[in-house]
Amino acid sequence: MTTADGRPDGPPGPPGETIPVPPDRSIPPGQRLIGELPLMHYGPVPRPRPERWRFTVGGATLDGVEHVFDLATLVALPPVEVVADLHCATHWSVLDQRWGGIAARDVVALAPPAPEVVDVLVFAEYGYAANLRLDDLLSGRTLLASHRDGRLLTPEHGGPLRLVVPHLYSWKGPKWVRGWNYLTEPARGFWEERGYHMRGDAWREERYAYQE
Ligand SMILES: Nc1nc2c(c(=O)[nH]1)N[C@H]1C(S)=C(S)[C@@H](COP(=O)(O)O)O[C@H]1N2
Ligand SMILES: [Mo]
Repeated sequence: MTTADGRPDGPPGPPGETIPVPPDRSIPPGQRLIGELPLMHYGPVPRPRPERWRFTVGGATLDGVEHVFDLATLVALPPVEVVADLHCATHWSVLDQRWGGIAARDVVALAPPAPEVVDVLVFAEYGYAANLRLDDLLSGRTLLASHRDGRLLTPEHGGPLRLVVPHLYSWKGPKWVRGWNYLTEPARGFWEERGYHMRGDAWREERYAYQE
């Protein structure tokens, strides 16, 4: 198999050639600009099985029970569109990705956390997870994306749903997202356990755990 642009399929995608940053734009420190979103993930691309797909919000929920949603329920929430630059912690950025989907905070409203919750562990297929602050999940620009550039998100780029948190490094946005757990104690996700930063704010260059 190959990707749409002819590169061999499979992670991680080789990042493209560096292009100049337009004079009216900026990218975070330590990043270089490339033209197209590559493919970058750990492990295989999960085969879509929409009928069995569920999204689970658990951990310290306000009512103490786990909330399970099917895809139809989530995609019926009010549609949002967010145009955002994407910054990978391996030093490449792409401008102006146009994501469509639903606001993460609308899902939080359907299954709210207990008052003491400050952290969230967002999980995806095959054991991938990323921890975020609840505040970052509640940001007005954080979405669960089902579309990119007006088209359904491809399985390679995280379909049916992918979390996008524009101000954080892109490892904080699990592709093939399947839910989150509200935490009462901080916990580390997949990359955070492997030396990456708890918060991961790209503009503050919070790349590595030793900076915490
Ligand atoms: N499930 C999952 N999501 C993931 C990853 C992953 O390995 N698994 N990698 C992250 C990283 S490091 C990046 S840079 C982006 C890449 O997204 P793309 O393949 O659409 O470019 O996905 C993020 N989401
Ligand atoms: Mo990345």
